[in-house]
Amino acid sequence: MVAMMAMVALPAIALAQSTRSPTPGANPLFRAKFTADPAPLVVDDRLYLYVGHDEAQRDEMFNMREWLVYSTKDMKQWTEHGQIMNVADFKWAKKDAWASQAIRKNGKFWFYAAVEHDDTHPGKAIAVAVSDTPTGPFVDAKGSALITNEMTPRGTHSWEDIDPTVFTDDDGTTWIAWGNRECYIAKLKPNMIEIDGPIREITPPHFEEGPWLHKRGALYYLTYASLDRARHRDERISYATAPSIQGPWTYRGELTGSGKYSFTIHPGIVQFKGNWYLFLHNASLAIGDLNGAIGRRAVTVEYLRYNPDGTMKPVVQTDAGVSVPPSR
Ligand code: FUB
Repeated sequence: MVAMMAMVALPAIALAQSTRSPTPGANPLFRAKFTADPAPLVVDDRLYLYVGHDEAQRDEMFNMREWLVYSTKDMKQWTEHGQIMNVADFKWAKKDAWASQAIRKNGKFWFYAAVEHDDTHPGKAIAVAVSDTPTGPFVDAKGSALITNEMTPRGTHSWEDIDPTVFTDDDGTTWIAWGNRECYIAKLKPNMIEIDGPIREITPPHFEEGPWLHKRGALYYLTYASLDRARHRDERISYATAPSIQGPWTYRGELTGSGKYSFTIHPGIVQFKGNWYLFLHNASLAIGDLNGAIGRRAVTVEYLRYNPDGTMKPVVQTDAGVSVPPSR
């Protein structure tokens, strides 16, 4: 994400969208609150979706203080479970409930999130929290940051250590990847609250932020918000694949265009009840007199399909979302 972005005024079409009666499964998914950075997690027969709550007023860029979780059994009807944590629950953090991901391991739910560290470790940092249930309450699992800005000295900016994605490989090892402009990966110790061994840089082409790790068959995927500054003004989604979590990663190009009216975009990928889904966000929602902006985004979802060689088919972002059956 760039440091400062001009607020974008939206055309009347965006205002009209918020007054439409919602069709279950249509985009944006949640219309009572601005939500961003969707991170899905399947637990038994339910899909949980962790999001940041965008509360920017007027021309504020971001105002994100809490993370929320929603869940569904059918991708159409969603239950709002409310706040799972406030950034103030991390005593060492001072603001910014930015992108997150939750994962289940050893009977517990582990929640990794980007926050702004206090002045003892200036810059963005990655926090880890734990809960017995996917809906919380989550508590700080470590009492300090898992990753601080000093741990990745190559980076030149203070918001380099954001947007954690966590993935458990077939051998039981859990990996964490994260970053802004540079993308890093490291192993987590079995206790889930410490890095195990070196941090490696794996920055793929045009990497901006928001990495998401997943595996399908024998192939590993690193999907991310990309920005080819020479060609585009807003982020898109691109991805790379590898035969192992340790690489080598092969760039596969763009998966989506930009989110409607949005500078940022953020992938979250999951398989649920036979279909694959790509969660995203755009800035097409208006609530009252507040319309979408860089800090007032809205979560969306699309079907994700693969080619026989394992590459992902380009995803077109729609208003219909998953209110309609997937095309085969
Ligand atoms: O939502 C705050 C930040 O904007 C996230 O951490 C980035 O991925 C971008 O979406």
